[in-house]
Amino acid sequence: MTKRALITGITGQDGSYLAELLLRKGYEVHGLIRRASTFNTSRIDHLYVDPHNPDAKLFLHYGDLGDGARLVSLLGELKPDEVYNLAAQSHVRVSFDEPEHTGDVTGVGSMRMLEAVRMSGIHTRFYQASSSEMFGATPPPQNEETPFWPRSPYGAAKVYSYWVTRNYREAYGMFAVNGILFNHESPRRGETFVTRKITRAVARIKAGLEDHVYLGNLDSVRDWGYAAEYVEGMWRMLQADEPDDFVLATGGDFTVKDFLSTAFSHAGLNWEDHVRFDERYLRPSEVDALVGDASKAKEKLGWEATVDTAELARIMVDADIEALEHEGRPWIDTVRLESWGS
Ligand code: NDP
Ligand code: GDR
Repeated sequence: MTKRALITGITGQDGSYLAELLLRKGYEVHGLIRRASTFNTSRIDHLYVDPHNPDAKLFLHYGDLGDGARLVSLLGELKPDEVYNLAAQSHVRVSFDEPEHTGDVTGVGSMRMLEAVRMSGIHTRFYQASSSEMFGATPPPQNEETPFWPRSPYGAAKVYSYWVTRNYREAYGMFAVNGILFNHESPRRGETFVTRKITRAVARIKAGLEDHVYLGNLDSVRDWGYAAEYVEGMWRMLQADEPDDFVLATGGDFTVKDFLSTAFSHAGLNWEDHVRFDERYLRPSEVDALVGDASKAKEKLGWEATVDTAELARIMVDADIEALEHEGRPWIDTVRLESWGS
């Protein structure tokens, strides 16, 4: 029997890699997309086949995590075997500008999804995209037992989502799990997150199109992994015998400065010549250091990151340079998944 999955956030970085992974595994994949005045499907266009084609395996449906009635009707109609709730207002800095919206989508939106599953009476496995931002000010290393101390409206909204997911597991016996993922990046990363902002700038500076990039705090420590391998971990969580929560991380501890140094030097440039400070990119409260301990995922899921932050930085710089040279998108051909045998 062909398995059917629903992905919210399918147009985002992780959603696009997860859709690829599930299609490769033979799933029928359904994605929730938002109506926009411009096309917002560039990360998944290469996967799309006209639904009139009998070989079509990817189907898109309009909806929004703010619209609970729509979620109930969609879940009831599709009856998916697995639901991956990846949709969110996912930018930490922006969550200080739009705290109420972030709470509504990133927090209450998850509860709307869970409630839609419950109300439609279907048996589905549910993945919640939880975040290392929930640990916030609690010092590293962080694992599944580490207390939460969120430092932003985004982090607080993710804590709410984490707990409602656990509550639906305990209250209704639902197979509902939290993947607590540390930062993961790729050539498909949104251009306003710091890694992609840096690697795009490296490519443009190298090409002589720009001379500098404005950044905020360069001292924060992050555990940056490669998104293409993190989606495999999400899938493994839903294949487990029992529902449980897992950290996915590399265990690395780069500062933003370290990432700058690796990315610029890979292109033969010195970052200190090209980076300027702009206080607009500071956050009212910062998360100083996130470094994950993913030993539980390694032991119980057999999942382990294989791409470290330095290699990731080089992958992203190469992809951005190539994209500029070919005036095309880097989405499709930069994914290296040999390590997962798929
Ligand atoms: P992106 O920002 O790339 O993608 C977010 C997705 O959510 C997009 O498809 C976006 O649609 C969709 N979305 C936003 N608001 C709504 C809404 N109101 N209704 C429906 N869909 C909506 O995020 P990532 O792919 O990087 O992350 C995926 C998930 O994992 C997010 O929940 C994020 O918070 C979480 N996470 C990410 C980590 C990371 O390092 N990447 C680490 C830990 C957790 P559109 O394209 O239309 O904007
Ligand atoms: P983060 O990622 O907040 O960790 O959230 P981001 O790349 O935005 O910031 C990482 C660190 O870099 C510092 N920084 C800057 N950040 C941005 N965006 N722009 C800048 O110009 C800049 N200069 C310095 C930040 O202050 C921060 O310390 C990401 C998101 O994907 C979340 O959805 C996810 O949950 C977490 O990772 C884990």
